[in-house]
Amino acid sequence: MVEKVYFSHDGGVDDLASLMLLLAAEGKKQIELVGVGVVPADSYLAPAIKATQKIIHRFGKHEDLIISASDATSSDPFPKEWRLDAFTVDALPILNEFGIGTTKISDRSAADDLQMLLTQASEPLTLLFTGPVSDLATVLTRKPELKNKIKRLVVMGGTFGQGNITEPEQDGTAEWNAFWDPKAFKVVVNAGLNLQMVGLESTHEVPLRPADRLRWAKLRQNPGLDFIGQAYATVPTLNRFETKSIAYFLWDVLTTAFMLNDRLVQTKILKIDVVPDGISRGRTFITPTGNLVEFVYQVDHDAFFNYFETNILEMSK
Ligand code: AGV
Ligand code: CA
Repeated sequence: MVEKVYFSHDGGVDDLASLMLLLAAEGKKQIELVGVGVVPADSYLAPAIKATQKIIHRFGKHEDLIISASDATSSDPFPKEWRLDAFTVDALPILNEFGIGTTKISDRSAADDLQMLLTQASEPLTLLFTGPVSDLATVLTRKPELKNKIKRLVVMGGTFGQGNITEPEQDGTAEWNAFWDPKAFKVVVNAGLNLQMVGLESTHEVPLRPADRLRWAKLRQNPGLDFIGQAYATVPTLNRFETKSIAYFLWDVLTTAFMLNDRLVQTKILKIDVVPDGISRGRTFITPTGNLVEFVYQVDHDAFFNYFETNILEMSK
């Protein structure tokens, strides 16, 4: 059966690359996208929305998809340099060649639309979140019973090792998506969902490397991979693991690929909780009193890149 998927992203380069992979899966009739929410976290809102519309128009099939803007906010914004990337991606010629298309932007908030989609769903939906989970926390706080309409939540967020925050008022133990709205992350983890989590651990195995760019460059005759190569040209590669806090990993693409094909990774069951406030806010930790989660701890690097590239190549042959 075709899995119905709601996708919430926050406009980063790998969030938009994840959208490409989802559209490829939709083209193969593996999934059906039922809605896309855009959170102004790791990007400014307007370019993230416009890039989403253009990608759907250029590479997708159905333009009747609902796209909604999130009204979530944080007192811990992402660094401005990262948030600016969406402007560059939105301006790429390959996304503008055919215009913006006819996809509508909802006049309701992403949380309101997610609530509506869950309420109206005749079968439980799969949720994929590659940015902060604020909107899902809002829905579950308003209507806890809607958890029964969620088949599974696949989320990029958290870590049990070293975090990726280098801000003066956090101790460095958190991952950014969890840190941006730690209370929301806790609500979602505590909700008792069928939760599948990609933390930083496995994403460390899939950094963006110069060799990846070179491979994509050689495949640029294909429009999908040309777009991927152009988009990832705007962010830094990993050159030394010591400076990994500024480097780009394929965090969200890995999460999306795992949702579509769990044979690419190794998982284990953990019991976890989240620190909601204070200096360690956003930190995820293992505790016997925690909530069950299927945690991705390892990925087959070559199989992952091959899966990603093959699917993109096939969608726009
Ligand atoms: O913490 C990982 C999350 C992912 O959802 N994002 C990037 C991915 O979209 C935040 C982030 C961490 N380090 C970054 C990030 C960096 N160096 N540049 C941009 N975003
Ligand atoms: Ca993201």
